[in-house]
Amino acid sequence: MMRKKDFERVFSKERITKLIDEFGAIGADPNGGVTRLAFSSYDIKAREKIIRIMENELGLKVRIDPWGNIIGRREGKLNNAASLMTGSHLDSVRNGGKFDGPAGVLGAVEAIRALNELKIKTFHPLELVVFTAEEPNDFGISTVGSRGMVGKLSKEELLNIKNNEGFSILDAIKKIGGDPDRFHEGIRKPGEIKAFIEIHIEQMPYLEKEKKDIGIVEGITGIHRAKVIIHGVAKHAGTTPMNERQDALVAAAHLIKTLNKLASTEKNTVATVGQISVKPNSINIIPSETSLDLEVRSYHKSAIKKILEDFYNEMSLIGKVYGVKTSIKDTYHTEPTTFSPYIREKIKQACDILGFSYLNLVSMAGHDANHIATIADTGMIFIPSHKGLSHCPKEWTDPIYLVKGAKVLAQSLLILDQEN
Ligand code: HGY
Ligand code: MN
Ligand code: MN
Repeated sequence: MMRKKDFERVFSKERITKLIDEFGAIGADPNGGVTRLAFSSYDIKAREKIIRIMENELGLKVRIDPWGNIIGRREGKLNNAASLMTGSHLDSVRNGGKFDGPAGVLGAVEAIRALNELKIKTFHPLELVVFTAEEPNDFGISTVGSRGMVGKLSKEELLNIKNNEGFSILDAIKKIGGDPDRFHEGIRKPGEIKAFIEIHIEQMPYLEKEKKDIGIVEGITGIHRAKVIIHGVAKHAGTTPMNERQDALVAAAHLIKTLNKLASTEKNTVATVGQISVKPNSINIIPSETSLDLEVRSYHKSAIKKILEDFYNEMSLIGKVYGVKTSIKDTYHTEPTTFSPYIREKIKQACDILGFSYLNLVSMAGHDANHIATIADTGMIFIPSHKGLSHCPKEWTDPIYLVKGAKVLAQSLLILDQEN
């Protein structure tokens, strides 16, 4: 176990703040915020930078797995022992913040740097991972690297996925160093990874409100995403009487309001239509087609099911009311995940040793940890987000918590390392 005074010596608030700012500058938007979409030139730049840090500053052996995940490995005393894994993602949403993802990657960098400086060689090998494409991106698919790593994504599912320029996601994965022909080699087996712990910003306001240092995450919400297409009829916006219209956008507005209302009646549940397209999208033509990208999130499986059932009913009704045709295609589904009580207990012990306050909470944001939890004991360490803001330029975490998160991670890994 590291002694408290050792920690003070080897963790640096200035150093992690400088790194957060340096990564935040890669894809920085002119009026604040970051747009570093997966597979973009900025994503590639950030990946190159983290590989240099892993190799030159941490002395890790770095490889890129067939899914494009960057894996830095520090050997342990026991050669073929299962590894202790940590990490997060570096890709961002459009005009997001500079902490969502990097706080976990750079917190893990700080933790491994501390172990190096204290000359602590663990029994288990350590792996620091930067996952490919955690966020939704130009290809409309998220958590690519973590789902690939646990065998929840196949080459067949990706085969026809292209972005608006017609560039295929398989070529994009190759561009970042992955190899779709060897996807099967990138699948990690249960037992290979002893534990996975991800530091992440909380993206909710509870830690700050309750003045707690650390969030010990109990589990993650389920997420269901789908694309709704509504077909109406394009007509002259001026000459068509109101009772002779089949307006795809008015029908879409009805569905957006309905989804919002359905989710507002369930606890620990949210729903959003975050993306919409309109055709022909001209001021004097009645919209002939709209597409809505929606998501429903809940920690309770039954709530997602109920909302979707009621939503499908409403879709069948609006056909008659607005004279439109509707269709829906599921695009993503992940069940609610409860994290391992064993890992949560280790994180709690680490907080107690370090004298940090903590709160148990459920994450309404999705994370790579959600998928890694299917093959390894998994937990998450949350650090406070100011006012709970995230996925926007105002996203901010006080650097003292970046350090506290890294310390809790280092301590948790050492506690886990004592057990085989
Ligand atoms: O969408 C999410 O919950 C995560 O930020 N990717
Ligand atoms: Mn995010
Ligand atoms: Mn994230």
